[in-house]
Amino acid sequence: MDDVPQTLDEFMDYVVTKSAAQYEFHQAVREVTNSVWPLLESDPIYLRAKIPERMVHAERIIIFRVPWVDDAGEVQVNRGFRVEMNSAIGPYKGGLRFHPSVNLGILKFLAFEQVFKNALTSLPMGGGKGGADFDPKGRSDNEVMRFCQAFMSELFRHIGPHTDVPAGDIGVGGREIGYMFGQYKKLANQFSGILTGKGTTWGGSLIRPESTGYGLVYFTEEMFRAQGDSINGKTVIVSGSGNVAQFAVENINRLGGTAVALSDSGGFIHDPDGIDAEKLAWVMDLKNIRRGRISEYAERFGVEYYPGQRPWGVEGADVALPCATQNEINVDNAKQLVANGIQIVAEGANMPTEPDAEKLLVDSGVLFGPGKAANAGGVSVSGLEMAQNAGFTSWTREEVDGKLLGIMTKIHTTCRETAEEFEVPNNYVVGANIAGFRKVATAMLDQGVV
Ligand code: NDP
Ligand code: 2IT
Repeated sequence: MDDVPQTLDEFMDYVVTKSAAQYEFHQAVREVTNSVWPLLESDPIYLRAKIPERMVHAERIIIFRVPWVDDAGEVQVNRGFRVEMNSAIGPYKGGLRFHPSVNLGILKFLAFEQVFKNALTSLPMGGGKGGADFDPKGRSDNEVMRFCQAFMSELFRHIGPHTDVPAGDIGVGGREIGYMFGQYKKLANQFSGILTGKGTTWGGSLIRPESTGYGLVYFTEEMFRAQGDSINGKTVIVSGSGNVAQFAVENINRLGGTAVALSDSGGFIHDPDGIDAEKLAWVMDLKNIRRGRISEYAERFGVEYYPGQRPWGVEGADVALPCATQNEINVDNAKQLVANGIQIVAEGANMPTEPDAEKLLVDSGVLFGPGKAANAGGVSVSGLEMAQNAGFTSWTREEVDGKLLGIMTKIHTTCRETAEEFEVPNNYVVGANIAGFRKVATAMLDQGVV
């Protein structure tokens, strides 16, 4: 037992030594470990079985070369990855990210988060994540297709409906999933549910595109309801303008709130009158078809655009929903949010809030919905897509939306009850981390040392 870390600091020293320079991974592990340490101290079974050490090492990581030829005839070389983190409760499940910033540390943080998120959904899914340092911006459809085919030419031998089922994330939407599915089918000579987020004419689930944004807003509504309030009539800041942000705005509108900001990596727009259905349809065309910049919204609708800035200083808002990327709310942003009277921050993105910003928000009494709970709607409907594929059936929009609402409500209840059990009421971070950890750890203990 001498080598079992006895303190949180000893454990984090071990993690940092074994994964040097993977800063986002350290950040994600530290957050979970901080929350679960009281559980580990109260029951020695976890440390004795080295569950924390086993959880921070992926079961398998695949890293591969992705060579392809661009429209100019030039050879391009990217790096492809798949982190198969934990399969204790089901096949590896999690998205693929195509973004120039992608590296092993970022994908390990995302895969680690995914393990606990997927456990919270109550569906049988393990955790994984993958992607490439490919930048789709400015690339033609043909270039994206050739890249996706090259990427799948290696990945296809590692995935399968009972092994590992990838989906979308930043830079991977319906177009990319289609090209990758086509290449898988050609190479494997098999039509099966090896990806989720598929088109609805070839095995995709209705509501999967909407599910992360819709689920985030359902979760936010549950947070309000627990306080005897509602999102109806509230003003909401949303960051990002991709898949999650777009359908968050759609659901805010459905539930009677007003979204007043959107952003991309260039800056943010502030529309005090609200991004109504008509303006949102314009944004969807801009981002999903024309692939333009959010600054064009300001020109089109005559509102302010703030280049190079994030939207957290917008005054008069009740809710902030970060839906772009990791570490997009720093401690100064958090101070601004508190000073401006924000009531709820719920994470649509994965780990968008820096640790000291998260602490400041929680300590200031802002209700904080962590990503692994608040954005679990996407992977939940991915799980429902797998269920439909396995049953050779498809459900209606209403059925899937109803199941999504049910899952988000249940995750919310689980977080609150677990937080109360550990005597930190209203602390959704501790609630989500302990509930997710306990489920995965129990499965690992049941299955022995593997
Ligand atoms: P998209 O690619 O559709 O959109 C990403 C958005 O975030 C774009 O507006 C993009 O702006 C912006 N963005 C990306 N990187 C940066 C950056 N480094 N700095 C500033 N802005 C940035 O991705 P999604 O909407 O699918 O994903 C958004 C977040 O939600 C991610 O954290 C993802 O992991 C998380 N998530 C996604 C789920 C899904 O089902 N898709 C499920 C759960 C979580 P630009 O176009 O200028 O790059
Ligand atoms: O971060 C996430 O949960 C996702 N990108 C969705 C994963 C999935 O398998 O649907």
